[in-house]
Amino acid sequence: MAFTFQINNSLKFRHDEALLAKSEANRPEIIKKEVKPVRLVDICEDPAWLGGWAPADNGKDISSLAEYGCKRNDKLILDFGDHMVGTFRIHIDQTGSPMDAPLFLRLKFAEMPEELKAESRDYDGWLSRSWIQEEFVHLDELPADLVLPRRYSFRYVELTVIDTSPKWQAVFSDPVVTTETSADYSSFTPLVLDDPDLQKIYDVGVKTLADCMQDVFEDGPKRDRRLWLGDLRLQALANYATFDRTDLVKRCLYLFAAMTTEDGKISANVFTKPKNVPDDTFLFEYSLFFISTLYDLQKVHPDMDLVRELYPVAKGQMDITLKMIDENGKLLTDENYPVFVDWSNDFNKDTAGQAEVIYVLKQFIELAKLVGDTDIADYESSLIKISAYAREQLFNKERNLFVTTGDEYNIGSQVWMALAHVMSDEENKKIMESTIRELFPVKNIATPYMYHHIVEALFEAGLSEEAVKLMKDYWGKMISLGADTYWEAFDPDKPGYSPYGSPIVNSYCHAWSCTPVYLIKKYLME
Ligand code: RAM
Repeated sequence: MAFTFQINNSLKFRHDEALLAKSEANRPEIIKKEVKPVRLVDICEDPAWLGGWAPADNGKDISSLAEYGCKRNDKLILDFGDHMVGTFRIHIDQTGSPMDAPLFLRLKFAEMPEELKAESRDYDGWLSRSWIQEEFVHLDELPADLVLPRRYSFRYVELTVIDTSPKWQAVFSDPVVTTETSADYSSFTPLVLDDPDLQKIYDVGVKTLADCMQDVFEDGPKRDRRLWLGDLRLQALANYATFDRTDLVKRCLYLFAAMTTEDGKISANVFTKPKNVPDDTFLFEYSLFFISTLYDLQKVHPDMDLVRELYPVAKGQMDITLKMIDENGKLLTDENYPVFVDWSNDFNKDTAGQAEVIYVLKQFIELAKLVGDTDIADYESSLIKISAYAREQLFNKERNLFVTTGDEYNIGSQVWMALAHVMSDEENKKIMESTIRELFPVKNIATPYMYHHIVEALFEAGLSEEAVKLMKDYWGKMISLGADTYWEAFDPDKPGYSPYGSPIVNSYCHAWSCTPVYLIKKYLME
């Protein structure tokens, strides 16, 4: 079943106040900076850009902004020159005859130019239209400083005067964004790479990560603006390779650990504003990735107190997962607890899910050894059984590929089996070679999240050249389509794809896509 809204509001959750207090103690400081727009633009047709729309200088000088009187239907588009996350203010005055009617103004904030071309009234996707970054404001008296209370994620701000009166015009000056992030650039030295294409891919990744680092690792600052576990796992890895804010990773782990269901199941995401609330949404491997995130943190910044403290939560989740394994070692997937893997629903995810259990169970056993759990033997025998099922029942020796229910051979299965190291290194390499031969070019994968796993599986299998090529083709393509930060969803064969039925609510700065910063450092620099 596809991932869509889940409503489980009769579920009871724990709120462990001691762990929540620790999450609070690790809340990072938000660093703010004022930034001004660099130019005024029009949005023009350009097939080279996403959606066919690009910014172009409109001939007006931003330093003379206050000289442009705007009347009914006039529009100005401010270009801040790069992706911004923050609050916005602008001074507005009037010129001409006395102000005999209020100013009625629309402000639109856009990460990509195509968002400015879409009209919100035409939106008919399945996510809330309230995510569209648009405000309608009446001002009865001018001059005024318009200070908008919300935080926006954008590069472009479009000001449309819906009406003044025939007697006067509105004039704008001093637009400023106060940016917000918990990424501290002052203590970060970016990598310098010989390859200019990789350098650009790396730099855009750093910006993407930084703009998603708020008082939790947000998935995207435009939407959903909250902490998702699958995203957190990748953000934490990218963070260790860059800004290295361990406190932020700990804060996020404490939040998930503090608010499981009463029987120990970990939510796919949590809300932290105005108070800490776990979402009643569950994704099979997102729950498991709590264990991976703890394991990865322990590898980079060992902290046995933290491991001991969070191990019971990890164990509770692992036990819930192992109940979904049958006596032969096969994962019995449950459509109410979907295996995610990617937003695309065009492929079967059973075998990828089986591999994800193996991937995480191996990490869990290492944590169990660290804390001296006496039940280790049980987990080790589960691992043997689940891995044997994969090797003996799901692997087709003739094709040298893993199969899913329904006799399907897809990239997701091979990639997750490679990441889980179910086979030997030598076999892994051959499987990924068969994948390239038989299943490439990649088709019908809709997210940088899944592309990350494909690239990482190639690296893990020792196929670095192919990994770099795919990274350049995919992330490089987003850059050539106008990305300042990487996107939540991108299928190069269908650039207009949205999981939600309309790209206006897509997030164009989405942390799960920032991972080239981690991949480049781990596989090309170390
Ligand atoms: C989207 C979110 C998030 C992701 C989920 C599965 O709704 O943006 O990033 O983890 O999908």
